[in-house]
Amino acid sequence: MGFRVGSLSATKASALVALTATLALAQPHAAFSHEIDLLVRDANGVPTVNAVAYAYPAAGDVSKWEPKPVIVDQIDKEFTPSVTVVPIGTPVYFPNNDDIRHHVYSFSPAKTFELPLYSGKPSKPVVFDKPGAVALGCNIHDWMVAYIYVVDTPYYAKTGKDGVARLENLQPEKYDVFVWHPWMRGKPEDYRKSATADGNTRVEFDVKLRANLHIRRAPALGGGGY
Ligand SMILES: [Cu+2]
Repeated sequence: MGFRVGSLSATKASALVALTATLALAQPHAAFSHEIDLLVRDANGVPTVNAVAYAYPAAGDVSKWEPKPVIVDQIDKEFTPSVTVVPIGTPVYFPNNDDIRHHVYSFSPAKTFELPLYSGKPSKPVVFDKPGAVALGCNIHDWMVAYIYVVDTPYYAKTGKDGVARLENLQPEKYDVFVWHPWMRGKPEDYRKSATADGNTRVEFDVKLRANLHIRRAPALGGGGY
């Protein structure tokens, strides 16, 4: 979201600012927000989509956050989105939008859970209460894989197709920035960088990725294209 707003043209952005001011809906933090922009690339220099970036103030504690519910959909037998980053305490709903049932599970230490065969929207969300990577699967459809990366900071973002992400609502101070990706070699600590959110900060990360061992979808009945 933040990245999208940041990539608006100047004209659109100023129109948006005018509109926001007119409606007196200005967000209290917006005027004081500082950012760190990131570019994440792989060893071949290709922009890396779905990389998670997160930051901690180099001096002092992170500020508190209010976890907001998040949705990881199941549409056409795929998880959407395939990578989600949330702060600790976030409730995540796993609605099933297909007309068949799914069975969502995780064996990851950061959150082990199971939503046995179901359709529709489960009434209760799963609350992610420990930091770390959580790999999601479906018992029925082996190719269904997604990740939730849980962070203990309110400063996080995810790269788009251009490999760009923006950490927002920062103070004008120094941060330690980390990145994570499902296929990344090594730990986020291996890719740590320092950056000061002074208004024009851009940090570049070159990450080493493993080959993606993607499980092929089962052939669709009735001669579908998969
Ligand atoms: Cu499934």
